[in-house]
Amino acid sequence: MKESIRKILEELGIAEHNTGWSTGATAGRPGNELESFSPVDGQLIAATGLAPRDAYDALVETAQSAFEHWRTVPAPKRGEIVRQLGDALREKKTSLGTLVSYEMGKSLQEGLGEVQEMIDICDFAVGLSRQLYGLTMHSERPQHRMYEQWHPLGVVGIISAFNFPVAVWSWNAALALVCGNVCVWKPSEKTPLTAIACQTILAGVLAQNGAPEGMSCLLIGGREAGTWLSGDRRVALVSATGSTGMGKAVAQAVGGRLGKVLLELGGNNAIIVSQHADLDMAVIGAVFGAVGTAGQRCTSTRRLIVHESVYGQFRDRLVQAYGQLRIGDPLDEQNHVGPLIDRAAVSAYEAAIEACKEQGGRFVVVGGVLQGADFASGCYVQPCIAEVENGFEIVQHETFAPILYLIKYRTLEEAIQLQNDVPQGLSSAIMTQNLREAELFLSASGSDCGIANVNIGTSGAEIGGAFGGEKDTGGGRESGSDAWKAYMRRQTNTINYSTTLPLAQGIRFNV
Ligand code: UN1
Repeated sequence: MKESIRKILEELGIAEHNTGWSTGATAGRPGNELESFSPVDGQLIAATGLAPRDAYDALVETAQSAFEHWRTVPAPKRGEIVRQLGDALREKKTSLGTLVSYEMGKSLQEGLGEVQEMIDICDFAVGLSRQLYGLTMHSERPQHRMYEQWHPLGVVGIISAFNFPVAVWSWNAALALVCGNVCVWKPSEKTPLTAIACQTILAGVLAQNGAPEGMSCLLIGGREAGTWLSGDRRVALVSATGSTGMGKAVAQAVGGRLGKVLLELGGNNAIIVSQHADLDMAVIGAVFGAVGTAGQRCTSTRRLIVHESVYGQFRDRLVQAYGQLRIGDPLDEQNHVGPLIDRAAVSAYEAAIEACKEQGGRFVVVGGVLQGADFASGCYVQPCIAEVENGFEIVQHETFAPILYLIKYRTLEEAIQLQNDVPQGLSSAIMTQNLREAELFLSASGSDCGIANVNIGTSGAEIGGAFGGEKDTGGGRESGSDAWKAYMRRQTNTINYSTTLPLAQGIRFNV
């Protein structure tokens, strides 16, 4: 392992802590069943244990008893602990951001940006801890008061994906904690070390505050561990981020026991580039959206729907921009694009390119796996662009790689129809300086996605808004706005302070 990375693991306090589960300060038995290789250089970063079923059961029990305490702590006091978590993350931003970049492969700028999202959501959650508002209603009965209050749910299971290995956890954990819940986190088995780093940071904050064991637990495991959470009646909410296939399995299992789910699944995000677009801005938005995080964001731009009058010009500018892209070590800030997460992702990228060609796609920037000493991990690929029809089976599918599809349109109505005509509904954008076009795109007859932007690309949402999407994206909303409500149960309370017992709806009942 590189000396610089060893130093970072020491700074994060995880050079020795490679356990597969933890209830907070107490970590499980070390193991080595799960190895984490960096896609940057193919080096083994760490080997960690996988939590066995009995450890899982013990962990949920500890979480349940922590909940009994935590739900009684006033919400602003809970916010104070999340405030301290935000401060601890500020302190560790560089080391954690660097580890994210090294273990996951995104550029250092994006790794740091991801930790910034964590800090931002902590700040948001602190404010929220004093704003978990319920409504009051006017009762139809005299001398009655009616209002609603929001109570915590209990144990919240968090299943997160490799591509945002730390931020997505924090969106869930920061909100769940201020809402009075306790958490059990199953991170992606592709990024266990960043998860152990987060767990260590939060455990430190909790210990300093004398919080009970089990408020935030880590469960490192494979697919099976996800099914434990989904099938467990003790887990009130399962918040899952990942593929649509995974989300459907979680939804079925949790739905079967009538538990709650919050799903943030695949996207197939498009930017409409109108003839009224500022093309300079559109090029930057499209290229960052398509190649940022090597096309492995759920918000990555997969499709560009371009007006026929600017199509040729815009395609040429994209080809030129792709010619300038520097691909390589994401920790080197000269590079724009890092590796894919692993060789399986590289195979999926190659298979998608083949399928695209077979279905009639024409590549204007040709893809391929990069060879040579700088690319020894075998995970570096050339971002590519193909001219396609929206109806191609491969275009309808989310491939987690930097493959951008170009589609031509004539009328805005047609462009909107193309944009909506995919199974997924996460993020969307239009590049236009024409007010009528922008408003139509944002209207009820416009984009059907959870996120719709004007003159901004599809990725890089701020934490303040509700994040998530419709259709195969799963319908959940995380992060900002009133997404906190998913982590609480609503209780309607009616209080009679009169001396009689009038019934609602005017019903008379005398005994
Ligand atoms: C994800 O890819 O799962 O909007 C999350 C964005 C980031 C979050 C992406 N803020 O691109």
